Amino acid sequence: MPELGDELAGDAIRVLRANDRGTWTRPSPRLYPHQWSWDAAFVAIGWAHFAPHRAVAELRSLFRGQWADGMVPQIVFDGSVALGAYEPRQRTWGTAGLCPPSVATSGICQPPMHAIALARVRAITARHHEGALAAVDAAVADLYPRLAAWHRWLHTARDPEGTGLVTIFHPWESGLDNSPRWDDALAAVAIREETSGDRPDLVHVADASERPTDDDYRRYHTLVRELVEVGYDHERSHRTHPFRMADVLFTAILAAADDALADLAGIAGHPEAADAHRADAERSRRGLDACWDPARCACLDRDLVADRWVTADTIAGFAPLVAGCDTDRAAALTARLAGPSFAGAPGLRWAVPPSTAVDDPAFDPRSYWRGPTWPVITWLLWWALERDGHHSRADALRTAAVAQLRASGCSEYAEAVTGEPLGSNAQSWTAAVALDWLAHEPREPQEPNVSHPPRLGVVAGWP
Ligand code: 9WN
Repeated sequence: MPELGDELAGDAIRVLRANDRGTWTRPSPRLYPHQWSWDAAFVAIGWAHFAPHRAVAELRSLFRGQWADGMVPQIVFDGSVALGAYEPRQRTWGTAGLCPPSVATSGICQPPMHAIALARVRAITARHHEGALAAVDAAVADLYPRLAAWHRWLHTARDPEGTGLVTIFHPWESGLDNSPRWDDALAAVAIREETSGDRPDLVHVADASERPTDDDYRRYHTLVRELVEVGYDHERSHRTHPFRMADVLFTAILAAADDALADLAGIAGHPEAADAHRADAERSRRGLDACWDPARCACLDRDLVADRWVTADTIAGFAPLVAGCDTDRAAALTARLAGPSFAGAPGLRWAVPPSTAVDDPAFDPRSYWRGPTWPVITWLLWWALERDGHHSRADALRTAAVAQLRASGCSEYAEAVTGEPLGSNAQSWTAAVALDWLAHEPREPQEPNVSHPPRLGVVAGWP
């Protein structure tokens, strides 16, 4: 348990409570008033530290929006929020008839953090709230088939050729919306004239230059329109959609989540399914191997429309660390992560990795996903390093990240160099990872003890 007297823990709990909508949590009070998919996963980890029942409610609530084909949508809308408070609003998505009755959702997805989160919720509960374990295990049994259907959909609908790589159809699906990774592919998308110019997001941020541009937004809306017009027929989209990207970070998260799902299968009473989940994870790792660029020491996305590699140097290049990789690759990547292009860049206020390498031409320390640091991304890398036994690297990241949070609170992201808090100042997923970090007892520094394939230990043990 984090020390409840700790000021940061107190702030983080207040943020989660203030954004709590009963069974789900707004990412932030004004900017993001609905339930978001991968936010819900991180948020569940935060709730687990002081309210395990609430943690599983978060995931159950999200899965109310799961489509019959297995997709878990990026947004489950809150019908009580004023229309126009967030754009694109419900109707724009044209999903009635595809999403479950009486639930409104968007029509795209986000990275599948959910099995990782559920496994961690269970581990936290087993360690700190034994009395709640039976209820959490019941939720695992209930959620497992839904998680399995979600992963199956990703492995088929989004990887029809079995390459091991997930194709995304919209930058929002990556979760790293405005990353320079998408610049060239997005620029090639012809803006449709009829797309809306409404930007309620700009009402809630003081400086518009921190957010995507109007042209970015018009292209985001154009891509939604294209998906609506084909009725979310993914077979057609794989042939004709103007934005098709094999996303390495999404794929890596799926690999790690498949390993977590293998662990959860046993708890859910389906131990026979574990091997298939591990085989899925292995296929994703092989897919990532095919995207490895040794000269850049990075994993590269593949633009499937232009048929070329994406060479922007961003945090996504560390995908193999998240998925689990062999010892040599992990050593090279951990050194690079701590090096002068990322967390070790000279002059950074806190040694946490910027979203884009400081020496990439597109690096911008204030602009959305183009340079600032995101605590949840630091958490993801920290979690993977801990999982694979890179404890001293992991501790260095955690120490720097907690120092940053103590100074700047639970902001959505932070200016890469100065550490100035940016975006929403009460972001739920930042509060969640703050609680998880505070609860973590650092170990004695030791050498990495695990190589490929990684042992997760996410259910019985601890990270
Ligand atoms: C679009 C909610 C979400 C996060 C994303 C982040 C941002 C939405 C937006 O906010 O995206 O999904 O409107 O900018 O990029 O990662 O899930 O916090």
